Amino acid sequence: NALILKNIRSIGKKMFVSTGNQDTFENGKSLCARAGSTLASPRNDAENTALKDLVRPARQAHIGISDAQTEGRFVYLSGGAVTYSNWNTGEPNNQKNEDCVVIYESGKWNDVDCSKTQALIICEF
Ligand code: GN1
Ligand code: CA
Ligand code: CA
Repeated sequence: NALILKNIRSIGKKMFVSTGNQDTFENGKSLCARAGSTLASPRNDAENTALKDLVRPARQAHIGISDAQTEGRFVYLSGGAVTYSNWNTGEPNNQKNEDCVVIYESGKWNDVDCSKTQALIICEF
């Protein structure tokens, strides 16, 4: 019903499911893993658009990419170099060492501090 479906967007074979809760990147990562999934990782414009529709009512949502291993080289949590991106102007800027990434309601991305940033947890299936 609508109460549940408002937290879900299907795009192609992929489904994004919002937990409705904000938490750190690490907690989001383990929450999605426990559900047998991974943090939302949009791979093209259509997926990015579907994902951004779930960001409200939060300011931002985590996405499943990071450059923690090698600065400046963003990879998917599942491995492999990022092939699609939608960075906000001037991002990624690694300001004070930012290795995680959030998506805003605009659909644009920003690199942020992994441990300090609270953002909506959205998993993909
Ligand atoms: C934010 O704190 P401030 O405004 O300098 C953002 C950075 C962005 C920057 C863009 C915690 O930094 O990731 O690169 O704006 N930090 C946070 O101007 O959201
Ligand atoms: Ca970085
Ligand atoms: Ca940044």
